[in-house]
Amino acid sequence: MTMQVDRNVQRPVLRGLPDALTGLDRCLVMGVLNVTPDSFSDGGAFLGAEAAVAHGLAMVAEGADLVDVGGESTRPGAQRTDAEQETRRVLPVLRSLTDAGVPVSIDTMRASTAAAAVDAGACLVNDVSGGLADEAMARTVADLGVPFVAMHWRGHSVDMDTRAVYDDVVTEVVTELESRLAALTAQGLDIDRIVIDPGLGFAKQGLHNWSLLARLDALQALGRPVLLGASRKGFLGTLLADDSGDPRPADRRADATTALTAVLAARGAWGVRVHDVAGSADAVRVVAALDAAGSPARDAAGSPARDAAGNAARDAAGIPAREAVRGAARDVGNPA
Ligand code: PMM
Repeated sequence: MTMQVDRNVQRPVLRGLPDALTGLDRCLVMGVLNVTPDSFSDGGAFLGAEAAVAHGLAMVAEGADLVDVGGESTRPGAQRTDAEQETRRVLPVLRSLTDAGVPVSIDTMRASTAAAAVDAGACLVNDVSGGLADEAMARTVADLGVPFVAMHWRGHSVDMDTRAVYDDVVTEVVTELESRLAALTAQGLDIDRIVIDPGLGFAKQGLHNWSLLARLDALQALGRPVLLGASRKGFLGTLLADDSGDPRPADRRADATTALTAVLAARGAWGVRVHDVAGSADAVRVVAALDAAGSPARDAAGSPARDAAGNAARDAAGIPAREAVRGAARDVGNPA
């Protein structure tokens, strides 16, 4: 596979994240932690707080940069979870993870849940409705001062598939996200604290998802960091269907998810939201190392800039200095 790392992509500023995340000059990996009985690919697996916390910590050990905790399923056809049940599911998990030093985001459409989660230590609010489901969300998050993920959304999961109607999905999603950005900032949210997300699978058919993935540049033209949640979603199952046309089951879509992570990271995605962290965590480090090693600074032969670029590649990949030197020496002698 030939991979082009697009070095022209400038990462937009995102304010309000903990320094440990802001300092990572690469695509972030957000591990999915659904504390729900019915999410589409992992529903029920982590409903107990103890199992959920253990899974969150395991994802961090595998290389997740932050853990996205959600207590309400948004699978197609899902009914709403009430606010009390949602907070009862997420808060204990969130507290344990933040106590352990894990950066956590809260996946919620409710302002009250967002506020309680930030109070319990969450550092980002991820709202699949982009602030549309709860009119108090934008002002609440503005007051909380944390970054906000505004996902493209056309309505609740119960009937969202009927809204998957587009003449030109890329133009319409970009235009709808643009109006969202205008509405959110009019309600007091700082533009520099907003991340956008095309909402793969939310009022989107298979081809809509592929079109949006193919045109990440059109989303990036809005000037905000882009998060993508392709992990294990149905369009990957359809792509990888068996000979009789049965979709590949959700728990066997990890490699396809990792492949997408590599491509999206190389194209400058701000982050990927994934269930299977290990592959994506490796992929973003590989892309960062390639990116740093190929940066123009490295071309100045013999100059200190070359060392700086080498260090950047090593740091991005998380490789200690001596190992990097040994690895490079080995690679020179062994082109295989
Ligand atoms: N997808 C799901 C839930 N939350 N958040 C963002 N920002 N983007 C997504 O694509 C997204 C999300 C649904 O997937 P899940 O049931 O596996 O969590």
